[in-house]
This record gives sequence, structure tokens and C-alpha cells, in this order.
Amino acid sequence: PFLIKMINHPTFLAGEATTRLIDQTPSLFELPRRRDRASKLLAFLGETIVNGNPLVVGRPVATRRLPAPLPPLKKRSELPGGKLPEGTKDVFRREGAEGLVKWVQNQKGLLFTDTTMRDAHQSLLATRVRTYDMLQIAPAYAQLAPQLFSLEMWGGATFDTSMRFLRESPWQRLADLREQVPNILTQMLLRASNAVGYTNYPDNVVRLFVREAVQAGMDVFRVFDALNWLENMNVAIDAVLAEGGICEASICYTGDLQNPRRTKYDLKYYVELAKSLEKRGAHLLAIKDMAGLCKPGAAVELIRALRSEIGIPIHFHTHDTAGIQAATILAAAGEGLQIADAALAPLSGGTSQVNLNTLVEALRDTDRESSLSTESLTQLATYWQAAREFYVPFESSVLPATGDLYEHEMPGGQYTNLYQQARALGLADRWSDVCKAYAGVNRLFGDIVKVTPTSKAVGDMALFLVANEMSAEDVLTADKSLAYPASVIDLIGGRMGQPLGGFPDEVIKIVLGDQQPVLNRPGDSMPAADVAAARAEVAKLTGDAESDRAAVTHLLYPKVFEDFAKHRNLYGDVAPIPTPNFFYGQEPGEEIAVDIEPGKRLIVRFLAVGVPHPDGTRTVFFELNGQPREVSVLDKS
Ligand code: 3PY
Ligand code: ZN
Repeated sequence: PFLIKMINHPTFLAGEATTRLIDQTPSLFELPRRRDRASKLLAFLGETIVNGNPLVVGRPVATRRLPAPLPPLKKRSELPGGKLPEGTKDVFRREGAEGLVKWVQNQKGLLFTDTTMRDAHQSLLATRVRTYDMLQIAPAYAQLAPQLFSLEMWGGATFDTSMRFLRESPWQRLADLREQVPNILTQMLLRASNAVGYTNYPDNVVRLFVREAVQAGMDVFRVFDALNWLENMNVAIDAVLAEGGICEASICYTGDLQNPRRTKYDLKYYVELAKSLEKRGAHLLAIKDMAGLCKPGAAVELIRALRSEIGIPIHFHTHDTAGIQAATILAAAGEGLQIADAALAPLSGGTSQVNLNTLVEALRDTDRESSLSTESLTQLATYWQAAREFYVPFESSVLPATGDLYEHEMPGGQYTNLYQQARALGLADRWSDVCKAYAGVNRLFGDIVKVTPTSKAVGDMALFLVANEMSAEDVLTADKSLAYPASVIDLIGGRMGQPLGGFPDEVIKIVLGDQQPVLNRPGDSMPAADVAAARAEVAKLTGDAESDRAAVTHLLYPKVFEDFAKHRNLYGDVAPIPTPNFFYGQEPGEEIAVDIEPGKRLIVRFLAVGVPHPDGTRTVFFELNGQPREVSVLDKS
């Protein structure tokens, strides 16, 4: 095995192998101690069969085991010209970002981004949808829905969640989807200086992350700052432009343009922000209505003003928490909006995006008619309806919004999440108090933009208040020694940036005590991260060659990455395991196929579990490609 590993090593293949390769690559020698991939796979399945996957233990059980039905597709050779239909990625490849922008400007119909693989499951299924279920349907998107503007399938909470819970690599997800859908633009959500995390990172980490993302196949970067603080967006915007990505800079929508009693965020505020982003070089402007607050009339005002004041196309994002956001999208379409976000029917509605299937029908036979096909979208929806059944353990309670949505302004992605947190604290029945506290905290903090990570701080504070039987106003007269949540100290301490008008002085004094807030851009005073050290560190953790990709992942999420690497070392790549088996193992006699790499398929049949041995282990009996195999698993029950 050493020799095989040696001759497959990239340095050896590059013809540069010397004894230095052996000296510098200790992992070559680790092989005899490390299990081969098939053994790791069996170890994972055995562990799951005996002890269950901790991810689903104690949660409602998904009973679906049958694969979700896939639409019939043509072989490449049967497609006209032997090629996939042309999509936006082809336009981008051929004409660059500027050419793509012109192309968008020339479309008569409303274009759509499908958010099913990112925001929709982030909002409805706790971000738990696995790469496996995305890859099954990906080729169908390439053939059936090439008219989509983009596929939002990365960023936001998917980056850490994929490693933390699903034990799979976000980078592999991006690369694999890119390969399966070569004709449609990929899109991600980038939290500017917070990257894909919850706090500001050093500038060199943000730059390195963007470079790696472009190289792994990301096209459109939706860049937003959680306080709409332009100064904090520049590093990310410049990095996207420098690396050749498509820069979609965002303004986050909050408040209510039509409400004469809410004047802090008015039309002029949004138009000025948009103009600055255009000037900075953004290719597209996103209106990010993360809480679904933008009413139809407000959208008309906003899109009309922006269309006359800026030249770049506008992409509208909203959440259907209120149940009326289709009306807003249609009103915006009437004002010349170019692109809207929507999700396939089975993952739409509620805190997710508006229903793509029916929006397309609503526009049928109008001058903004989309070129997406009804029948194709139905086929994609049929798949997702079945695929959602795998994720029963992560279905959140249905929480219909009432009129107080416009009072608390909670983002769609946070709504169900905060409810779960409240429930875990025994505060489920106090949900309406939590919502009121959330609104009170917002007022206390000076009426700020609330979206990851500032929304998390406001939510943490709301739970803190309800748990302590306090109102937001009580904070102003509270005991100075109260230990506020770390996220609140971060926010009020300026480490997430500055809101319009700053935080109120009395709140700064109470929350920070003697500490001084950071008032300038946090990135200005953060030392650059030591990337070389991170590269060496991760190579040690993983036994793989040094890479910037692993290094930046570790710099963003050290603990998450370390746990993920440990899991990998023990069990290998678990992403290719079908979802029911990943969550629940196998049933006796069940046979599954696992493609551990292109062309390398393992057939695993689970036979039985033996009785416990005196040391508490059990033997799990399998057949691997027809040959008997056993693994020993400690029974933790
Ligand atoms: C995220 O940052 O993950 C969001 O979806 C914000 O809306
Ligand atoms: Zn969103």
C-alpha cells in the first residue's frame, strides 16, 4: 500500500519525487495504521446500525427508504448537438461578467434563482439537506431548467452545517454540483467580513476564502453586511471582482417604507446605498429582504426608484413568512425587476422562498413571462417532494406569522430556529413574549438591520430577557454585573461593525461596562491570519497534502474542522451514503450501493448484529461486494 500511495501522490506524478517527498509526507507511512475506505464505510454503517446516528437520535423518524423518483433524462449523445442546452454559465464563460449583465438587461421575462439547495432548506429543514440528494437531481437541472439565472446552493449556514452535522465537505459539494450542472451559474451567500461565519474575520481570510470559492466553481457572490455598513463590504466585494467572480452586492431591507412612523430606513437611504455599491463595481444589486417585510407597495416604490437611479440589474430576495410575498415579487416584476429568488414548490412557502412553480404560472402570458417550462419544474418538484421525506427529523414546527412579523422583523432563517432554542429553554409557550422581546431589543439597540450575525445577537438577547423575566427597557436600569450573551457583547462592542447612527451610548455603557467599543472597521485592527501555519496544522490533522482550501476552512471554523477531520479519519467520506442509510444504517438483508469515487462502487449488504461480547462490543456482519466482512462496534446503549 505504501508504494501504491507513493506512486499516486501528486508530487510523484508530477515527476518530482525524491526522498524529500517521503520525508515531507509522513502520511505516506500512516496507511498501514489507517483503514482502507471500504473498512471505514463499514465502520460507519456498523456504528450507525448499533448506536444510531447522533444527528437523528431522539427526533421524529423518517420512514421513507425508497429513492426519490428522478425525471427521465436524455443521454448526452441524444441531446441536440450532443450538448446540454445553453445556460447563463455559458453566457458568463463566453462574454464575462459585463456580457452577462448585458444579457440579463436584454431579457424580457423575469429571471429566477432557485434557492432550494441553500436558503430553502436552511429555512425549513435546519440546513440539513445532504449533498447526496442534491447530486441525484443536479443533472436534471442542467437538462430541464437551463433557463434559471442561477442555482443558490452554497454559503450562508450551509458551509459550517455540512461539516458540523452532515460530516461532509462543503467544498466537495460545490465541486460536484458544478460538474453536474456545467451550464447554470452557481450562487452563494457571503456575509462580507463575516465570510460564512458569525463574526468578522481578518481580511486575508476573507480574500483567501473568495479565491478558493471561485476556484472550486462559485460564480455569483451575493455579498451583504449585516448592518448595511458599506465599509465592511469592501474587502469581500474587491476580492470577488479581483478573482473574476460575479459580484452581487446587497442592500438588506428592513423597517417599512410605507410606514410614516418608521423613518430611519427610507427610500433615500436605500438608493444611496445602492448607488455606492454600483460605484464600487458591483455587477448586480441584490435587495435582501431576509425577514419578508417588503410589502407590494414598498417594492413598487423601491424598484421604481432604483431602476431610475442605478444601471445594474436588480435581484430580489424575500422570505414568504407572511404568506404574501408572491404579491411583492409580482409587483416588483411590474416595475422591471430583472431577477427574483424562489424555491421549488415542496421546499417553498413559510419561512422559505416563494413557490417557483406557481410564480412561473402567475407570469404566464404576461410580458414578464419566464421561459422556464411548467412540465420541467413539475418534474423537479416531484423529486424534491419525495426527497423532503428523508428529512422528517428536521422538520420544524409550523409557525404561521401574524401581523407582529412587521413588529419583530425576524429573518426567515432565524424564525423557526429561535423557536427551537426557546423550546429547549422551556420557553415554547412564551413564544409571543420572545417575539415581543426581540422587537424590544431591536428598539433598545437603536433599530438595527437584523440578519446573520446581528439577528443572532438580538435573538440571544431576547431569550436572555425572557428567561430572566426582564423587558428590554429594564436593561437600562439593570444591575451592571449581568452577564450578557457573548454575541451581544460582540455586537454592541462594534466587532460586527457599525449600524446607521451607531449604537445608543447608554446601551454601550451598560453592556460593555469599562470595555471600549471598536468604532472603526474591525478588520483594520485584526492581525492577518497565519495561513502557512494553518496549512501545516491541517495537513497534520488530515494526513493530506497541505492546501489553502483546508487551511481557510480551519481558520474560519477551527473546532468544527477538527471534529470533521477526526470523523473523516475514522469513517472516510460519508457523503456518498444514501440518506436513509446515513441516518438509520441498514435493515437486515438490505443491500446498498455506495460510489466512493467515480467508477468505484461498493455493494454493501448488512446481514446481522451479534450478541454483546463481555467487553461490550458487538460484531456486525456484512457482505462487501459478495465477500463476508465483520466489524466490531462498542454498544453504547
Ligand atoms: C445567512 O446569512 O445565512 C442568511 O440566510 C441571512 O439571511
Ligand atoms: Zn434569505
